[in-house]
Amino acid sequence: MFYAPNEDKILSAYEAAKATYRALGVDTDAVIEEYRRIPISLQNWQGDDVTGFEAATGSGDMVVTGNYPGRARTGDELRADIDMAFSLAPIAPRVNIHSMYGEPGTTARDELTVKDFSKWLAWAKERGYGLDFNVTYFNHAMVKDGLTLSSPDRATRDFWVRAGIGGREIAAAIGRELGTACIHNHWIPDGMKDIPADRRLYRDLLEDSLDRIFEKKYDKSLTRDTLEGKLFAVGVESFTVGSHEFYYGYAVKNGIGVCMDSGHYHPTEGVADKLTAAARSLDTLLLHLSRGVRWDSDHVLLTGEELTATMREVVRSGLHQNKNFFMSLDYFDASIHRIAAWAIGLRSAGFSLLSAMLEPFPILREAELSGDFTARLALHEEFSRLPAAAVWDYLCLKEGKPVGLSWLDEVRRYEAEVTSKR
Ligand code: RNT
Ligand code: ZN
Repeated sequence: MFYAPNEDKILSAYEAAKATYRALGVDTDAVIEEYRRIPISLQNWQGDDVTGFEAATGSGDMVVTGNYPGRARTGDELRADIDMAFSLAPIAPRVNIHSMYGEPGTTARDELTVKDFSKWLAWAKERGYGLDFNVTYFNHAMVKDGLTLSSPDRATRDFWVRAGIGGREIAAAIGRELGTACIHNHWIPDGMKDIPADRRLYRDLLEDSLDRIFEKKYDKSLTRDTLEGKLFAVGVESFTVGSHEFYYGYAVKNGIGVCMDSGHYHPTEGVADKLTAAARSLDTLLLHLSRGVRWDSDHVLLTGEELTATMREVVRSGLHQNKNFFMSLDYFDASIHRIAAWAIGLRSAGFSLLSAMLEPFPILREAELSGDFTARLALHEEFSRLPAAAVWDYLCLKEGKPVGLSWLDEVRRYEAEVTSKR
């Protein structure tokens, strides 16, 4: 059993933290109330190593490594595991699903309808979870030479265009059914390992395919579309058709959203700097929270410099209160217990967001505006040491979620009783 502080200790630590923050002009109770209304969508694909419920037939660029036992094999197992993950972190829940998780599984992705997701819908409705959606444009025999929507082969393009159009219809139906807009993200793997001869051709084709997919307009209360760019991927080192510039321009021109994935940029770039540059011109901005490590874009999210900077930027710029801004986790790791991977990411995202909301930002801004950059840097550093962890523990306690490492005991128990028997 891992140590967790008892209730009295949590409460007295919280009182002390509250006084510290109050002295800096921050009302911790008000921050907690606001925090509880900000959802973070959980990626269902972490639960089964991005496998899906079809007989997987093809390739994309999804490199999932590890063979920890006990992955979810069915929708019921996956949903039970997601419920378990949400029981481990104080987060307003949403669930992000891919179209390869329809039930019963079918490789006819261009023929899916909302009926294929009725189990997900019934479950989400019962639990009060919002649902987000993604057409799966990878792991499929119709990925031709690494291309989908930008393939020079007309039949390949048409197949994926039909999948895109159908996916939008599904997303709108989900939004209607659950009464909360379904954020529909489009990520395509299209690109090349080596230097292309005709870059322009693929981008022309992609633009044409997107025009066909986005012809129909949906009410924003039902669904919103986002396009996710990428710099490169394993096996796609030289050319990505849907680059950041491509989607950003397309989205601005056509009133569509963009998804920024924190693992999709050059290692020296961070999304923190990009958010306020992009958000002003975009209809919708989705943030995929991930952790890039060298050439992998999808390691389990951890509290660290990058996530801290990102959440600070989200809060300082008011994006967390902006109705056009959304967040989802996006990573996968099959080398550790999958529910632990979810819990680590949910808790790091939640903690980092809460810490950012607790930051005495006006003091920092005042130092900056008065030209005192010495104080600005000193405060930046000192504010990192404020007792946000005591507020987080109190929030966990208040929400009936495990405090401290005790969540890992719960995972171990679930592993012994459930996942190890799969
Ligand atoms: C891939 C993208 C994409 C996927 C998911 C599964 O590089 O980040 O968002 O991770 O759609
Ligand atoms: Zn992503």
